[in-house]
Amino acid sequence: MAQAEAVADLIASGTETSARLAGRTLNGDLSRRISALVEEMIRLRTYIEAKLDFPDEEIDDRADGIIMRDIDSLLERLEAIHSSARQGYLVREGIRVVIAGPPNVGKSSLLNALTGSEAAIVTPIPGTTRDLLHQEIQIDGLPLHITDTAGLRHAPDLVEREGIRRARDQIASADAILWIIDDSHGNDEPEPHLQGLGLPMNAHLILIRNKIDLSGRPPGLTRLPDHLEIALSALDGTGLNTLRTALKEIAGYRESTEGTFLARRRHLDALHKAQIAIQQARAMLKGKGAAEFIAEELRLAHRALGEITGEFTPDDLLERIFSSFCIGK
Ligand SMILES: Nc1nc2c(ncn2[C@@H]2O[C@H](COP(=O)(O)OP(=O)(O)OP(=O)(O)O)[C@@H](O)[C@H]2O)c(=O)[nH]1
Ligand SMILES: [Mg+2]
Repeated sequence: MAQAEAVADLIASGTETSARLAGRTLNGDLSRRISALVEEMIRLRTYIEAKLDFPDEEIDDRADGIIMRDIDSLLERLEAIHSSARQGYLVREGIRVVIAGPPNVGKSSLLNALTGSEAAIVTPIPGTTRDLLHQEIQIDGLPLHITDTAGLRHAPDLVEREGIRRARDQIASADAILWIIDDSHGNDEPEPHLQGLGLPMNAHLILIRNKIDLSGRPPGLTRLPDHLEIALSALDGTGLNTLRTALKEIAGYRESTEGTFLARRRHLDALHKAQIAIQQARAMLKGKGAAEFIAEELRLAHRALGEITGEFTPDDLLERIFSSFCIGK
């Protein structure tokens, strides 16, 4: 199943990195690692279930300690696969970055600087941007979906008000928000603007002090307790590389894709389900819980992993996956 998905991913891959990772998944890297794990799990399940079904037989009495060791080893390997899969998921999906802030601070200029294009209209008139503008770039293989938005202010104009409403919608679903302020307006404190913005829970915030060519502040990054601050100039490009590096960092992106494979949301979900079940089994073993329950958790974990390789994939899911192929279904 995972290999079939890799064919679709290879066709759809937008970057060299994602094509390479899709190729690796196609070769069966993910499936092999999952199968090896499943083998180990089957051994453990066979043992526990045999004891359950034939309590009177002399089955070599493995101490709980050894079962615990086996469970720990399963968890450890699962964690390693999960971490590779998360990297692969990043390469496949990228992150959503929204550029927001008050009018005229240089949001559109920053979009243009990052994309190296004149995609957005830039003028000295506050309220220039009204529609959302979406652009795709990649930084060392990490795809970024960037959106430039209308400057947030109390606008009398109907069109601009709608633009501001859309900007707020975008902010609500972003992975990272670049909140821009004009550093040449010395007394422009960012906090009043940020309050009441309703930043999404998991989103990362980077406060950008723009126009340092005017303010004279040196470029660079400051780490604050709940966000990063970067001083740069969208006009001459000073400090842009610091921003690029920071974006990779908050995404949790590692440049080395050694051992990584292109993963989908459903792979991550299945790996997570398996992890939870095995952790439950471990907790029960530790609390001297009934073997039936331990066996049941291991069965659930086995099933979750089977969903990745296709062994236990429900029909409707199979249909959905294959309907995404654009050729020769
Ligand atoms: N000196 C200097 N000027 C800048 C810089 N960035 C933007 N500007 C200027 O600031 C003005 C506003 O830039 P925009 O990029 O349109 O600002 P915006 O935040 O998109 O504005 P709205 O769309 O109206 O909200 C333009 O005249 C830009 O040339 C910078 O780093 N340095
Ligand atoms: Mg603009």
